[in-house]
Amino acid sequence: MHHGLIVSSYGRQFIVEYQGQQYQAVTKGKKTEFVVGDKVKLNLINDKQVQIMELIPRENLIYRSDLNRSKIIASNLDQIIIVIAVKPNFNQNFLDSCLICAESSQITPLILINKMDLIESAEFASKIQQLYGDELGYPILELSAVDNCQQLMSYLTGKRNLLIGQSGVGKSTITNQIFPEAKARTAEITKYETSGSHTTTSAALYHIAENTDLIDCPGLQEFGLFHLELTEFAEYFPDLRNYLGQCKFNNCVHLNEPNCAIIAALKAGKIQAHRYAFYKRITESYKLKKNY
Ligand SMILES: Nc1nc2c(ncn2[C@@H]2O[C@H](COP(=O)(O)OP(=O)(O)OP(=O)(O)O)[C@@H](O)[C@H]2O)c(=O)[nH]1
Ligand SMILES: [Mg+2]
Ligand SMILES: [Zn+2]
Repeated sequence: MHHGLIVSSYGRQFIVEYQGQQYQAVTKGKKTEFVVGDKVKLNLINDKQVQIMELIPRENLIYRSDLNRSKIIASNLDQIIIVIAVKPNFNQNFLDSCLICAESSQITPLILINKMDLIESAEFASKIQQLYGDELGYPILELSAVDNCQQLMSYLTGKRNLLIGQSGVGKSTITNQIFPEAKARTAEITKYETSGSHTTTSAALYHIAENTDLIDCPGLQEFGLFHLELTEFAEYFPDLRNYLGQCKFNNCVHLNEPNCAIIAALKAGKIQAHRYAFYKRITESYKLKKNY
């Protein structure tokens, strides 16, 4: 059987690449949960269509979830590039959640601060550098996609990269700079402030160089983590996980248990208050919704 790669998905429609050609895919039976990055076994129907017969097991898969449903985003990734910008409406909770997502999937994250040409960006970027670079050790890159993305190229090479971020941060603008043939649709910033809708409506994978792919996907406003286990949350915080195993109770969730090593570290100033606040917020909302 032939092997193909899912390079685009919109709703339940997929485009499969096979031997350098793109085909509309029809799926076999009811199982239509495929995502960009999936490798599949297929049958050729004609020169426009293929039938997907089977999913080849994924090396990794990232998804987000609220309590009731989850949505798969992309698979078989080497790097998640979390694009942030001072405008429109930066949401720190979103950044923290994306980092947890990357950690839980064991995919290296890169924080990309875009729109450095805006005057407000200098102060914003230095704060992000301090909180996430100096304190947590995450790699951070600053650029202005409207000027150029040259610096980014060396981070992409040899990897399958996903651009993820809130709507309007510039993911499609970056994609077009790196790979002009993408011709990804971008929109004026005013649109986000007034309607809050997304410009990019389907995820797409581009081969930007040999063994190097870039995936542009629709913006997200929320990044739910309900698919993770409560007891695992702290493992996905590089700043909390060093203290694991040192609490009095081995099922400690580090909220108000006595002799908690994480709370002790927080009080001693070894854990940043904003990070613990985020930990506490997701843990409490998880407990509430799952009726722990
Ligand atoms: N000033 C400035 N504006 C930028 C920069 N990068 C992108 N923009 C603008 O930001 C707006 C949104 O850019 P898009 O690339 O459409 O954003 P997106 O992240 O793809 O948005 P969604 O597809 O909705 O998720 C556009 O008007 C871009 O021109 C930048 O580096 N500086
Ligand atoms: Mg876009
Ligand atoms: Zn504890």
